Amino acid sequence: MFDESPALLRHGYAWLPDLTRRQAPGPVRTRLLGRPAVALRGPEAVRFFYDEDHVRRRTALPEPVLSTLFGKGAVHTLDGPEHRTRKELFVGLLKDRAAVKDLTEHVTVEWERALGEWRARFRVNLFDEAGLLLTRAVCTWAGAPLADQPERDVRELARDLAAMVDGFATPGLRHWRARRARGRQEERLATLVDELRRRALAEQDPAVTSSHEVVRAVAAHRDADGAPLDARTAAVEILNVIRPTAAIAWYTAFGAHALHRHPELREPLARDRDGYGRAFAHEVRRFYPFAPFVAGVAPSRVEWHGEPVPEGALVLLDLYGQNHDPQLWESPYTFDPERFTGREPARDELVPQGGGEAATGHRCPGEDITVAVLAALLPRLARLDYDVPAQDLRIPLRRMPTRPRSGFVMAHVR
Ligand code: MYR
Repeated sequence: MFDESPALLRHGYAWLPDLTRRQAPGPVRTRLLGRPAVALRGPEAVRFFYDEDHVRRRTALPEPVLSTLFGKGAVHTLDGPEHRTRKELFVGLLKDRAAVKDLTEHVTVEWERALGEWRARFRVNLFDEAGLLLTRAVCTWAGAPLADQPERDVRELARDLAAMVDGFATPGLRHWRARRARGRQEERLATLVDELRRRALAEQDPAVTSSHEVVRAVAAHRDADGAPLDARTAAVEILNVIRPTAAIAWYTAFGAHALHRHPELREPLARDRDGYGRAFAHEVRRFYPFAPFVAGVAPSRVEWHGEPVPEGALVLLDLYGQNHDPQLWESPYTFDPERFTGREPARDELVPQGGGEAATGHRCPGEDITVAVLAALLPRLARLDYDVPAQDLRIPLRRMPTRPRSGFVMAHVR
């Protein structure tokens, strides 16, 4: 069997669905990154995938993904007690209801502020603007010292965060930009962590052990072995809090795209009665391509429905495929927020940000924040009046991660 890594780079989101269509029903067998690979989808597969007896993370992520998107030594690469203890740090920061509400409020304040500027400008690019306002909001929410950054640094940070996401799955210029962006921000944040720890030692600063401010909490965190994170790993984890928040820019641009394609949805979204904004947010996350799949490695020979998965094989959970699986979704390629009105999706049904438990497993701990932020921003977008000038709104499935090519340009915002 040929290694399919080049095909994945060439075909992007279409790679796994194409392979699935070509093979007999059941797990998809292939080779990826020099290993045998098995791809699964569906709620039962989610439960299999998030069981550490079946799938581990330590050696699963390739260097190009770590050096751009997640960072070396990141929580994404840990298993067992090491993972659980590190994950508590994120859950403490991101899953608390008050924290979700607080961050969402910061985002809406930044949206209103940005709106004042957009009205004075002829055209704005929503993808870029959302990235900037989300970065500002997450820095303010994260507290000092991130909030004290000069404007120039916030703009550079916003660009770097977007670059880290944009370049993880491509061998070209975007990838090298992503590596440089990560190197620059890890260095800057590691210096911040070092300074904070020196000051805390000199001043016996109790804040470093008690505050929920992100930099302080990460600086004070102790891993399962009782040791604090080295400064570089602390920088990696600070980025793992703020980068995914800024990445909501992708879904914001997709939300604008959905509204443009379905003008009949503008009015119900603007009214936002009975949780319609939240239903719309779920449908944006289901319908549009963002994370293609997640991957782990089988620690021993395991079986999925009687089918052997060899030790060392890559196990892929096909997130994009599951979110468009006709066995789970009626007319999966129709954008329809009604499928989520009056109900929340089941835990392992809708999986744009992974499945299983966020608190103990590898599901994204920022998912509640993503949904809350989108449910706040997209109705605001629907209430705006703007023109959509001629632009390239295609969303190429070959590009990973993808987005409307133009980023979604709005003119005469009023
Ligand atoms: C973030 O900034 O963390 C949000 C963006 C997440 C995209 C998730 C992509 C998962 C890629 C896994 C690749 C596995 C390759 C074997």
